[in-house]
Amino acid sequence: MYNKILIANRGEIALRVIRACNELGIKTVAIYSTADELSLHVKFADEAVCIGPPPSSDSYLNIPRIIAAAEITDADAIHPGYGFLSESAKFSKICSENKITFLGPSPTIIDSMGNKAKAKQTMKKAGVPVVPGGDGTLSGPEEALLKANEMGYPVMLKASAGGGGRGMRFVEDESNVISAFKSANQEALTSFGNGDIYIEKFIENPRHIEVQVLGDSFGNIIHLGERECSIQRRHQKLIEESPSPLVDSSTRERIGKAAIRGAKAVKYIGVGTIEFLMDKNKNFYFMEMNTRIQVEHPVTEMVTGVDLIKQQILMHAGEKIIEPRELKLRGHSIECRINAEDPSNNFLPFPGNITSFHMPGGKGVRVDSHAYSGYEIPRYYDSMIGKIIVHAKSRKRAILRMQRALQETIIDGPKTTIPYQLAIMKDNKFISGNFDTSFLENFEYKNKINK
Ligand code: MV4
Repeated sequence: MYNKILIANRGEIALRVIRACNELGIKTVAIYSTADELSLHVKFADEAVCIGPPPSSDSYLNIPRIIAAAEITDADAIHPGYGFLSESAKFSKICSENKITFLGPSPTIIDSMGNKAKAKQTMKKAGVPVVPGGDGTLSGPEEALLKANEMGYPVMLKASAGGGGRGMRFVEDESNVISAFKSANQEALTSFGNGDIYIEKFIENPRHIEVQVLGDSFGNIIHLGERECSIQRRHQKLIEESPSPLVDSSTRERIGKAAIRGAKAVKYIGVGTIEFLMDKNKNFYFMEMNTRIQVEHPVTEMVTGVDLIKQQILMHAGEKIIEPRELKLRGHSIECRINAEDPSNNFLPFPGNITSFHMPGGKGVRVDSHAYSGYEIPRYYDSMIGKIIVHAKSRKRAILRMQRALQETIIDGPKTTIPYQLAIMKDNKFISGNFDTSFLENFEYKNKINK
């Protein structure tokens, strides 16, 4: 087992990892930029190393500085959290070259899933349903037109190095293929330094369903059910839940088996997520695999009772996996992301001082946050200041519990997404469970609830 883990991240996820380490009896090292001196992850770690000025490139993304911090504190493993270097094959490689365990997949696995066109081919070969379309990347606009005409419209053009919707184009008909290819290619080049584009059939009004997987170093893979993440705004998730209101037990068994086949195909170790698009008829198609712990992992923890960060650490340390028959999905869990943003002003980020901070509590309520009264939200990083997670017997009860929890929450100083989240929790379409990824496009927010 590891003696000391360095957490190469900040904010709530750094705190989350420290908590898991504390419960495993593993010492912790925080790293921080000068903007985060007063952050809770620095306070709660056994040791803390300032690694540079606020810009991420000089701190949380700076590999030499992070490795140096691990060397001087004698850490034997690094947990990358999410974002930052969590899906950097280069960082994974440099860690192992320095005899430090990277608590994530090998560079090979990260690379094979980072290239989305290649990942799709790998999954298809493993027997995982993928979105119908071309096989591999397109040679140019002419091939895009040829393939699109062959498979019929509408189609999607996607950047192979992409994710988060960048370098992605919806193409309605023949007249737009060439120009869409060129602009997607250009955007992919600028954003990722790689212009590769692949094509697939457009899935109408899909839902975003992802399956949590866990693998040990003996080739065993289990799944821990699905999460529904269809409530997104500009490819940023706002609300996640488990189980999905759409997924029944037979669909869960099918999608779970598909996820396991996919993870087995790459000999996956640790925690991973296989993302699918699901249509109205519960057909599902592999979209991409995330090779890291995700923001929304707590909803899975609430319904399974499994601590995913502890399991991630244990799997990398060579422990054997939980027996699937010991797993039971219990009740329903919902997570609301709390961002310091103004929902009435186009979600404009709202850094600054939190003058008063009161978090909800009581039965079935969990808060993962690094913020506190007097905390200054830095302007350099993303605007998520925490997550409120609830668990209850049923979806209906979980929604009522989330309404209650959001109403108890007080954050003075910055504008936050809390009133917006509360409005969603009271929306009939959301409550019905009958929604898809277009939900927020049609959602009318009137800031009338929060005084
Ligand atoms: C799609 C799609 C429909 N058909 N692919 C958006 C982000 C990227 N990772 C994949 N995305 C989509 N791919 C096909 N073939 C619709 C989306 C999509 C979406 C997916 C998941 C969650 C929210 C979304 C919002 C808009 C579009």
